[in-house]
Amino acid sequence: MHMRSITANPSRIMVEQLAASGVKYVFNNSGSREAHFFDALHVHPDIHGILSLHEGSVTSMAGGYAQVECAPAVMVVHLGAGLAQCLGQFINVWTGSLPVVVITFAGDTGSYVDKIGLDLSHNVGPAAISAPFVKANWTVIEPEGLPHAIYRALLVAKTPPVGPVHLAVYDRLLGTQQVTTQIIEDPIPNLRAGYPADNDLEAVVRILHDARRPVLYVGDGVWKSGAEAQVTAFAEHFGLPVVCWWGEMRSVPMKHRLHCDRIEQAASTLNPDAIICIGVRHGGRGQPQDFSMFSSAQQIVAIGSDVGNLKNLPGLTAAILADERRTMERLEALALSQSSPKTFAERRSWALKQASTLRSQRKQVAQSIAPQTGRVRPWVLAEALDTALERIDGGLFMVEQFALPLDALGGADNPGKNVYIRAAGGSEGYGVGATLGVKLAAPSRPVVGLVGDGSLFYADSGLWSAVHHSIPVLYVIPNNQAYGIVATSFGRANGLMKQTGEYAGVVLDRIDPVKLAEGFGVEALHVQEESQVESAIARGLEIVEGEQRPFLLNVQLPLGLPEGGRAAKPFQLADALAKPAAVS
Ligand SMILES: Cc1ncc(C[n+]2csc(CCOP(=O)(O)OP(=O)(O)O)c2C)c(N)n1
Ligand SMILES: [Mg+2]
Repeated sequence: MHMRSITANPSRIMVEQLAASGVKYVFNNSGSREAHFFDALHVHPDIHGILSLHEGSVTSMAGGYAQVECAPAVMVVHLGAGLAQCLGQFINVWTGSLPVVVITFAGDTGSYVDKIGLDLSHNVGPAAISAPFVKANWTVIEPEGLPHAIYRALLVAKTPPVGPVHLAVYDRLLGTQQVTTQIIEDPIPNLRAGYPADNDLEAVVRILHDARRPVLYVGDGVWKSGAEAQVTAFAEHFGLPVVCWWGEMRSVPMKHRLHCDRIEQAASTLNPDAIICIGVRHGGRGQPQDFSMFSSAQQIVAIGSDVGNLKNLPGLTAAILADERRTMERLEALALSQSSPKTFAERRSWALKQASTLRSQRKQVAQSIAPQTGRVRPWVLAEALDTALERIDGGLFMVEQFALPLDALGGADNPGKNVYIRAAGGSEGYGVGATLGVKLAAPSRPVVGLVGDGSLFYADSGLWSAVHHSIPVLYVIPNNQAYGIVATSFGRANGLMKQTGEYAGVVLDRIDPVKLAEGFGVEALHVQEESQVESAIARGLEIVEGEQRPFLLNVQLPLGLPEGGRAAKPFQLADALAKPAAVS
């Protein structure tokens, strides 16, 4: 162990330890009680505070940062109140099992008065409310222990099963008392699960030889272990259609010609007799159908770094508890020595045909929308953006929207270099901040935030952070003036809204994202015609990449209501006031 002695106040000790552990940014929202902490952060040359104007955005920035290469992200929010504010976005970090460490400070509600402003009730411990959203949480009392506590928090967060950690530090450690302790200078080790056993791998290869319609089900364990290239090569070698869970768009690039998109939609067409799951954390809706996609398979194999990759898969033939990338490296070596890709030529053409048919069906649905003046059809925008970013050698997309049919892209021989990263979970308000986190983690690559209008309005103050910290990203708002995905469900419910065609609570009219952006200091442009799309994207990229500043495109899509739908008139107080008898 390499240690360095330090005598300083506890705030400085924390900042020194974070910096010594390689942490570059502390995503934060500030508060008075943390004055000494922010003082220490401000003067340290190797670590920077990134300010968000709401704790939800602090969290989404940290989450986006962690989603790029699974590097730990650290955030500080203000007391119990800040912690409570960030939990709405923490559900995304939790769902995505991301290595985010949240640090809060807590007042002592036990010893003297039990009511301290902005702290949690004395009925619960300082780490109680984060418990459902984190992998581990604990409280720190001794200032000398701070280096160990921080080192451990980072280690626990990034070690499989990767996941968030909450560190609550008693606020008496925010004072000026000088403390002598040791900073841990060693880097946090990159621990991974081990190698698989040879006979387990041979069993997998045998299954793949014998099966007629095997399918590869990929999950986030693939990108987290850095196995994307190996898994893709494996699918190509054995001729396997690739399926995923909602949100997983990158472990095998979504545009790859073997990609069949979501398992629950593809399973009935593929009718798999064997399913090889790798790095999958299967989920569902809490219904018997959660497992129905596995019903045709006689052989189900799960490969993954921890029990989370095994436990939601019914009737496993084999389970391999091992690092995904290490497993793939071994499987690749075994496969190459035992079979040539020619062995699977017939199956490969079956797989390609299935993937291509499913993609054509999605494309057909996407392109069935009639053109409208003053509106850009979603698929036109999706294709233009994808092409523009491929043209500059690929970019990273942070996606929080449902209007653009990204699943209809691709299918060509070359899947391209764009990487699509879906919001870590479904808790709205992630995209604006996460886009900034992505850019901070991948500063040399172009980054696009594809953020729905609804999503934008949850977290629009994040636009200010882009300007304040000069983070050059291109925001593209596919603006259907609606909570489109919710409106679709309202229509499918076949209730009164569907019958009358009047949709309430889902139309977001008369909001101008360009004005909002400009209000926060981000230059922005309206795009209303399909003929303008290409040049607008080029202009946006020129500003973002050429001038290194953020830019926003508000792209006007057709209204996001089910066909023939219109906005219902909402309750308006002024109307009621005009009829005095109606209000008392
Ligand atoms: C915290 C939270 N509140 C509410 C919802 C329900 N919800 C799902 S999507 C959505 C709105 C999405 O709107 P937008 O970003 O414009 O997407 P699109 O129109 O492309 O569907 C809402 C409110 C949610 N997922 N999370
Ligand atoms: Mg919308």
